[in-house]
Amino acid sequence: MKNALFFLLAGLPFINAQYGNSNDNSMTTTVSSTTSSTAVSASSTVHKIDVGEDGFTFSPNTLTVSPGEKVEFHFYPQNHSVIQASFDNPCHPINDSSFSSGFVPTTKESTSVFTITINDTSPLWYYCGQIGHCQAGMVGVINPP
Ligand SMILES: [Cu+2]
Repeated sequence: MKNALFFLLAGLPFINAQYGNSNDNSMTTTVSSTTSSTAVSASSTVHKIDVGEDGFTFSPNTLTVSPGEKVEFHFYPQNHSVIQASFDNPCHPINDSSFSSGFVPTTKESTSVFTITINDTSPLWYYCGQIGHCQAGMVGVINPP
């Protein structure tokens, strides 16, 4: 009986060591997946465009953005919008699927932020839909040709 107990106790550290090794392996897996998710967030850079902060302007009004990255439009007084256009017809929606923020009336920098994700490197032209603003030059482009 004594011998059997000794055998049992002597075996326990070995069992623990086995579990310890198995934990080490899962730690390694966790570390490598953390590394790859860091790589993903590095490629999801966020660009910021100020809308109407300095008059009838998008700032910056030209931006080069890689596929997968995001662009945030931040709105300033008084009432602007962002709508996708075409180069040939810069003050009109390009089609029914144009992105559009809608009007964002505000008396200070708005908490409403319009975010788009860029899928490719083709040029995206956009303008402000407020009456007269596009005609006053309130236009911009992402990934100019
Ligand atoms: Cu405007």
